[in-house]
Amino acid sequence: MTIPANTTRDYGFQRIGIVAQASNCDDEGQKPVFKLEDGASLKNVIIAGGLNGSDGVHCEGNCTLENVHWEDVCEDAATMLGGSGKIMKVIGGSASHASDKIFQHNGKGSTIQITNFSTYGDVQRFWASCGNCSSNGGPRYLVATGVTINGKVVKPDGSAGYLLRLNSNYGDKATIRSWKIKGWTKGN
Ligand code: ADA
Ligand code: CA
Ligand code: CA
Repeated sequence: MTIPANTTRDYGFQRIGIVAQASNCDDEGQKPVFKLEDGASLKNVIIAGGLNGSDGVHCEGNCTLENVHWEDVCEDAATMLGGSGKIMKVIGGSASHASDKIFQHNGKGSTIQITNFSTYGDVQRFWASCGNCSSNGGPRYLVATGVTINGKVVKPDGSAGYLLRLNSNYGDKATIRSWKIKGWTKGN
């Protein structure tokens, strides 16, 4: 579903998914459930878990995700594709279980700004800056305030995961404030 530029869609906490795009959530190149054009907002929705959650939400420019909940993250929860100066704002919301990443940052020179977000269940990574995207290089910015990590930070094999992946060689910067990390695993 495409949310056109500069429009807001409020789903009233309905649960939304799409027909499976792959046989395995690890598959790259799956379609998103929601594509947000520049300036679009998505509010009050539950993204279906597993294959019906596919590649979650794609943000093509500025966008706002308010009270978006992922019940079981498939490939990843939300991807920022917007470029220089664009901001993806995430206000409230949660993600449960992410065997790979929650926030995937591909656009270059843009920011993901997160306020009051929670994770539940095992997650491997909270935010990952792309190292091999066609829009290669950076910098990419994360500003995340008020994040609570309730489950373990682990890879699917049970070994330690890691919450933030920055490419310091591209000048990435992550600013985190007021985080509560409850499920720290040895090795993090
Ligand atoms: C992996 C992959 C990237 C990009 C990303 C994504 O990190 O290496 O090229 O596809 O996933 O957007 O899911
Ligand atoms: Ca991926
Ligand atoms: Ca992806």
